[in-house]
Amino acid sequence: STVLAVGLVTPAMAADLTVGFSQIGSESGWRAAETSVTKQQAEQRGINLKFADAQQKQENQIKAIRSFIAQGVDAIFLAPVVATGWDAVLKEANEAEIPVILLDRTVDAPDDLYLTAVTSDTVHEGKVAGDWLVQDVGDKPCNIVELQGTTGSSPAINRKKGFEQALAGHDNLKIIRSQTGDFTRTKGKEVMESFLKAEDGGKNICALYAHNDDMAVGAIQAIKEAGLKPGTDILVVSVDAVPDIFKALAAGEANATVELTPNMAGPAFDALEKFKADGTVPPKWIQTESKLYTQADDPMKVYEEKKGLGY
Ligand code: GYE
Repeated sequence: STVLAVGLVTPAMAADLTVGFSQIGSESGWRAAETSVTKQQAEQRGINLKFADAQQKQENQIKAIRSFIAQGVDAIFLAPVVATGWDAVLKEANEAEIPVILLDRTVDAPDDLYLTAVTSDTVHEGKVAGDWLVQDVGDKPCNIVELQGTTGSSPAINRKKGFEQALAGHDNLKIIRSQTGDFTRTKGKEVMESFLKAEDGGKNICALYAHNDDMAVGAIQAIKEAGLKPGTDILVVSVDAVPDIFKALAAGEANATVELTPNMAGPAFDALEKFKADGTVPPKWIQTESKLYTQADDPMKVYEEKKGLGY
């Protein structure tokens, strides 16, 4: 690594690092990949990782962080399930001089309460998805249904915002229904079923925007069961770029996805190792890329490439 190349840390020093990771749960394929990449990264670097799965509950995350503080870990990685309610526990970590690095979601707290955040620009992701749809639909009228992510989570708030920004000024596109599917396949399917029922068996729906691929995959199943063709009768655009959505793109059942890397831990460990070695303070935001994929991007090839990257 570049850190080793400049001789600031030795493997022995890295081995001394213990990091507590408060993970949200395993609601999506992307989340499971992020967990496995984090474990791989820690192992490769000789970092001792303490992993806590919060089963989607903020109270479990707060407990895990308090327990990490009590154990005197060297740093805490936090993927915050919702954006609010973190100030108190982050202050406790701060007072214990344990740096906190946010992974994949942001918090509504003063930014001196954490060292850095490794995330994508989730507003931009929504904008990219919306821009694709606006362009694909052209001048036709288009009723959109939206499956939101976990209520109160930064990606759900921001992906909605960015998508609406893309739609602004294009009055032929309208969001007619919007509800949370909690980032899961099961809820994505359930909520899509209710949208289809409410909208003339789906005949009144032109497109689905899902805040993640897992909900889109569940919804695709619901659309098929309703006797309609996902990708044709109802356009499908979502976020994450998990392997299964590439299968759906290849089959013509999904139309576009915005890629989110599951490797949040790599940049987070890089920043932490530098900080521990010589006090280098990272930027407050380490931004990962957001790339659009459509049916034209050789989806089965990407599917093959994705496997092994934590998936
Ligand atoms: O897109 C979704 C997951 O927090 C950005 O959480 C992340 C999101 C990701 O469950 O699949």
